[in-house]
Amino acid sequence: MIRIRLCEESLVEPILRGEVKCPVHLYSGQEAIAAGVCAALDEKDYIFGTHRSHGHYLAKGGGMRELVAEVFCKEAGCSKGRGGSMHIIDPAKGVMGSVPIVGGTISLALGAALASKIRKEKRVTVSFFGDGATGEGVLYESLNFASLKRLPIIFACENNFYSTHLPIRECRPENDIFKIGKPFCIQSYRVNGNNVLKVYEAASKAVEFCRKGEGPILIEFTTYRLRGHVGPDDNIQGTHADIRPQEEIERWKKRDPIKNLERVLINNCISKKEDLRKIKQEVEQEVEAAHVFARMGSNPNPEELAKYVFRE
Ligand SMILES: Cc1ncc(C[n+]2csc(CCOP(=O)(O)OP(=O)(O)O)c2C)c(N)n1
Ligand SMILES: [Mg+2]
Repeated sequence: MIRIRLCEESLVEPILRGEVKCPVHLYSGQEAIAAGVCAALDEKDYIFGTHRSHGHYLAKGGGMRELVAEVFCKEAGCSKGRGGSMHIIDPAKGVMGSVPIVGGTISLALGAALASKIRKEKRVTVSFFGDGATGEGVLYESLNFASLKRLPIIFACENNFYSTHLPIRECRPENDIFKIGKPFCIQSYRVNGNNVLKVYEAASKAVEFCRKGEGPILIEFTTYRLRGHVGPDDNIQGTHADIRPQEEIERWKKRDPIKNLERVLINNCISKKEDLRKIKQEVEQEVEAAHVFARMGSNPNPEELAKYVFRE
């Protein structure tokens, strides 16, 4: 969680200075979901992400240097500088791709889960998506098919209560997202997505269930983003106004998943403050090294921009 948080926050200044040319959707505040779910997975398992997937990529084992280089659109980035923040991938680590089309990877995750089942690979696939994707028809088609074929897939909805600037209560008559699994006979739960221990517990059970061939599962993780929808703060970016009430933002800051876990570790004498400070220092060095790596990298050669585009 600290690797994700510090890496995300290190991008704030470069974004504000105009050095980052692609849109960046920061994950700060939601780290417990990526960290807790991916800790329950093996390397061979697959994940599929969204426009806000730096956290998923890092938690599943993607390299930080390659991530930061990709955000700066450098050839050394994980998508060779052609993708930017919203198209990140590391197939060797099971990070099968992220796409900014809302709901765009749900059917891809479904296909991966179907392939794993046909090949009897015992691989579990996690499809991460936001509450906004519950407005996309493909989600319901995928829930139906996954249930019908008992696919080893976890539908992981990160409900941060907003789709861009639209509060969920203004776009859904039913706000208990986990209930969408019921008509498809899918076991579905709601979990506190800011409590990494609860996330890990729920994800571990879901993974075991899917590995036994009893999937799919749907989990709604409730959470909140601590930054703007795109960029560090939509007001500073000047494109949109962050219409979320200040009081609501302050309330969720008190539920910061990292501070939550720190409290648990210290109160139960599992870690000392000094241990936690050391972890942060080590991660700060990793983040700094990732920025040096990215800065030193070259941009893709303009003549080779279409080099990796699929052509029949
Ligand atoms: C199909 C589609 N419709 C609209 C958009 C514009 N858009 C980009 S992000 C976003 C909000 C997504 O909200 P949510 O799924 O809750 O994810 P969050 O940003 O909250 O993490 C929208 C509507 C898009 N990218 N794709
Ligand atoms: Mg959302």
